[in-house]
Amino acid sequence: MKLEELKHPGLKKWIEEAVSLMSPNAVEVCDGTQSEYDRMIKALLDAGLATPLNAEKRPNCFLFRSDPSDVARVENRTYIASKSQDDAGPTNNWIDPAELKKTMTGLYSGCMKGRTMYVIPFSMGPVGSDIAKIGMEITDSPYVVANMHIMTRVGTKVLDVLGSDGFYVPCFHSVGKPLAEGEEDNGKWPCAPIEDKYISHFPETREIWSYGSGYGGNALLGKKCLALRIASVLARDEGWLAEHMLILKITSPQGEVKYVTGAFPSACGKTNLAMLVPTLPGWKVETVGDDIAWMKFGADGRLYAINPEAGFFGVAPGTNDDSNKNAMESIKKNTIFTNCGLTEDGDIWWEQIGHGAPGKEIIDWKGQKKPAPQTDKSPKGEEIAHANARFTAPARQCPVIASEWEDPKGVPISAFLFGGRRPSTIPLVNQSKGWIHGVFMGSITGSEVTAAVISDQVGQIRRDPFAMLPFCGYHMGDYFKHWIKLGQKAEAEGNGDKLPKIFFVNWFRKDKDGKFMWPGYSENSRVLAWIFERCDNKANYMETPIGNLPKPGAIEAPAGISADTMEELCSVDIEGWKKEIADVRQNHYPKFGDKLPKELYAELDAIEKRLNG
Ligand code: GTP
Ligand code: SPV
Ligand code: MN
Repeated sequence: MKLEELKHPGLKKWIEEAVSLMSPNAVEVCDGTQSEYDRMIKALLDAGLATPLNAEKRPNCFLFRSDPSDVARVENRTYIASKSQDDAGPTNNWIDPAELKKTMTGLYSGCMKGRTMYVIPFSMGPVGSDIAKIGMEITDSPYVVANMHIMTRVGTKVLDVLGSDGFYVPCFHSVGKPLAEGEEDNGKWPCAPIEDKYISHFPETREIWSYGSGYGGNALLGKKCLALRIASVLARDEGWLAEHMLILKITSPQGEVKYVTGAFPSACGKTNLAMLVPTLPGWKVETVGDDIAWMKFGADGRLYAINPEAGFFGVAPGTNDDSNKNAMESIKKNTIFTNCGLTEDGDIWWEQIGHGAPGKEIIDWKGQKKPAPQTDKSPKGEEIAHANARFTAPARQCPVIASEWEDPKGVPISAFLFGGRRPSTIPLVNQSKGWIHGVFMGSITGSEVTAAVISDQVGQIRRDPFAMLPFCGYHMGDYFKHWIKLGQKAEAEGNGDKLPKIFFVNWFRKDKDGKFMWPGYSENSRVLAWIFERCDNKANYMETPIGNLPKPGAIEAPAGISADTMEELCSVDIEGWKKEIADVRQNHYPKFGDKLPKELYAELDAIEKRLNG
């Protein structure tokens, strides 16, 4: 579509200004059609950036290898540029918005020379639904256009809803690699050096400016930038929730249905839990979303969630027919793979894919030939796929996508789960004593840092409250307050009993030898069943100083797990918890200064007292 055809004068003006700043060779407004997608892929093939996969094994699938410096989110280059630094809070990087815009305007100047500018009209949430938000991403990356086609709803239908004066979140994106006369990408993933990368958010003006990275959440701006960082600010202002949560539908053997959301930090199991195949007979799990939930209270006082996305941008390594059969089915066709290995027969491969690689050689994510692994593990230090290699697949291809996944009303939520990778202390499952205690649990969530972020802390435990540490667009002390207020409001309106129940889970406890004590994956269905029944005040539990834990026997041990191990997983490590509480008091809560709600300090005091009592 041509610029002249646009019916929204404000949008047209914004694009014209971007064109004069960024100097692209051409401008295209995306229509969202299959032929447009095919054209993007063709451009990427011509530029030597895409490799077509074996069309019989994986029809319409393509592999990309990014630059080794551009493989995950860059948290230390991600900014919340609110007017006041205090609004960004202690956990976000901050630069004065005027100064940041000046710096970035300098970088954007002429940044699209030799490239086409694409304007992507996209909707987060079903097009035209009340809860959906429209974004406009200007980008010079056909890889981003193709990914956005899968991850969001793109095209003319969005412009129709926008009309001539509708609101949209303006998003700038450039890979930051203009091409000189006659220069081509020639197989080299375009991006800027790390010190020139900026992933910037301007919460007051609801703007996103991203420069220098072409990868994932840095570049697909509907996802973390809009649907979490900007949306969390909108949610605070408008009384709803924008969360880093999967949404799943559970059906019991009796045919009863409940919906549950879960916040786990990046690469800590949301996609896996969202598509779980239960080992418990008679139970069924279906997927509504795997990464982000937007939730609003309905007229009936219940909290309803929608998945604002249309696809999965999932972690590839570790995905196999045993761990996540439904993800394996979802990526059989029409899928983009990034930073996976390439086998001799033109298919993808990654660590723990469930089988060795055929033939003699394999090409790793850096494009180097390596001996083909005989098993599904590569020799130590010989990473074939990058640990944050990802697939981009349409949600509709998931065999267990819930029929209501695009219902604009959303689904009513019965429980929230919080969790992370905690090798010690945190039990398998723990139900909060009430809303504020649940908010307390969310606020102290911690996890080992994963490869989903470029960081020298990978493997170390850090606090990641509500799994939102890298995604909250404002002061986290105010964020905790927002959660407390929503609960108090529901209670004041007589709807306290309709609030979701809150649980803390941990699939990642390790024994003395560093082995996982809990088998995880499909066996997590045992924990989901206990949670399901607890929502109706059923299932055996015991009150403990830290919350309500399953009574011995309430969760049946999976095959191969001893009663002793079960007991260790489901009991309170008093000494460990005393250390946990001391760490929260000394190192975590003080960060938030006087914005840390007093209700949370009261919870901390109460737990400490119970642990000592
Ligand atoms: P993002 O997309 O980064 O937000 O991640 P995610 O939370 O969706 O994580 P995902 O489900 O993709 O899992 C990441 C890694 O954790 C994969 O390598 C999985 O194999 C592994 N994993 C998921 N669930 C479990 C589990 O129950 N137990 C164990 N041990 N590992 C798991
Ligand atoms: C995450 O890091 O939580 C992701 C991947 O879901 S990205 O979209 O790159 O943020
Ligand atoms: Mn995520």
